[in-house]
Amino acid sequence: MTDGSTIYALGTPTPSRAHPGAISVIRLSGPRAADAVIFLTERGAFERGQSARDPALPPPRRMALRALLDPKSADVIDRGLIVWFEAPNSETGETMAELHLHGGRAVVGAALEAIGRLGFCRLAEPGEFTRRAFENGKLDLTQAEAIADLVGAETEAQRRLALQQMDGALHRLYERWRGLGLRVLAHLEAAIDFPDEDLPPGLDDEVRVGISRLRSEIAEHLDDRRGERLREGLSIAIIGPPNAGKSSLLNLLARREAAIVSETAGTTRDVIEVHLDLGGWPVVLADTAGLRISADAIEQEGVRRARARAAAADLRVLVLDAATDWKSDRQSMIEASERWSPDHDIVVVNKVDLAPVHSPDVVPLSATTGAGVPALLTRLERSAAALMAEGAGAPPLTRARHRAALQECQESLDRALIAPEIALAAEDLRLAMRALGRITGTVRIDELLDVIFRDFCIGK
Ligand SMILES: Nc1nc2c(ncn2[C@@H]2O[C@H](COP(=O)(O)OP(=O)(O)OP(=O)(O)O)[C@@H](O)[C@H]2O)c(=O)[nH]1
Ligand SMILES: [Mg+2]
Repeated sequence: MTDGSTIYALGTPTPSRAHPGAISVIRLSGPRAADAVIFLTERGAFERGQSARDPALPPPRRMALRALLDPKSADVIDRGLIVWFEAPNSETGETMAELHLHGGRAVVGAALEAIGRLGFCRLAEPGEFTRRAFENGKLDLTQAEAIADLVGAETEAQRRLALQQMDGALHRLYERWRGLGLRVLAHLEAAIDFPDEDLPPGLDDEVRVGISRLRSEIAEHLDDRRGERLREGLSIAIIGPPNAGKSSLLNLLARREAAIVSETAGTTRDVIEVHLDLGGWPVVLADTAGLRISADAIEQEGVRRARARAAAADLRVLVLDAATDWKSDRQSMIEASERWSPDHDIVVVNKVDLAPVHSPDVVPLSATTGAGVPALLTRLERSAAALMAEGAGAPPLTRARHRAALQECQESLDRALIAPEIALAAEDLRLAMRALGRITGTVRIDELLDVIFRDFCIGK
């Protein structure tokens, strides 16, 4: 719960000598945010101590150019734009104000100090603005998380996903399920309160169908990996025989020397990851050890890791050496691969500068000359788009927190379906709905809220 105080914080990055900003924005939220604006902009107001709304205050939501004054000395700190919002029509639902100042270290420092000197404002805790918005019903937990995701988004696809969630796509989905569950629960409770002696005990068909439908919708949502792929990056593994040029290809795509390249077969041992933006899709590209039987214990471990990564990846790129018998390598490696998908996975034949390759179902490439790279990128983007489109339409699951709660919900629904008595089924259904409510925050768990707003929200 909010403590009724007026809080303030710099909403833009702290300006430094190396990175001053053209502007910096300080935000205030709380019952005295408008008073703060008057005292900081109208000469003598602080001494007079007026706190009723002053004619000097511009109309709400209209920017006004003002000198920002030190409340005690009335020295001018800066000249900038101020705007205020009347509760409840603001981001936090409280009275809010914004000071748009020049983005210098001294300006921001002096302005923050001046606000502190008013004596009735305190610095906001990390995530406190978003938390107040939540407490005042301006957004639910999934939307609060989406704000953090939007600020952290590095690619177009991540930005779109965060925006969709901020607009309430997940909130509506989870609340719809809770609504369905609560309706079934009401039905069960009626049967408990007014038992019909003529009917056999246990769940009636309507209840059973309702629970099963909810269960299958949630199961489908849990199977959808798009959201996690978008947040964490699509995982692509580069695999293949030793010395084929896997590390060379990784470096070429990453545009830096991330992995060691040498003519010694068995150079790469550990999995080496680089993060890329592939046509708007976030990608984690992993270089792995060359796959071969080795007597070297360290190399054996490298090969084990390579196979594990290849199996766990969303997409595999098999790199072969054009100057070798690559067709037989291709066959044996695909056969040995735990999860090879002919639809998405890609075969690259590298070193075409040494031996030409003409085969329609592979991507000929030279990591040395760069030939074939545009064709590979097109193939990768196409595979990424296809993977991301799976299950498109419904908003995807985005966080481990949501997944855990949905799994808990599923388990309770499963128990409800086999409960020997309707009273027990009702109790399980209640637990299932509580798990759903925790995702959006409809069911409040204060310790959980503390963690979310401290760790996930911006303003840390
Ligand atoms: N001619 C030619 N040589 C290449 C090409 N790509 C890589 N090489 C050379 O092939 C050798 C092996 O390259 P790496 O990138 O280390 O191969 P790798 O597949 O990572 O090898 P391991 O880590 O040992 O499994 C190096 O000497 C590279 O310079 C290419 O397109 N053409
Ligand atoms: Mg290597």
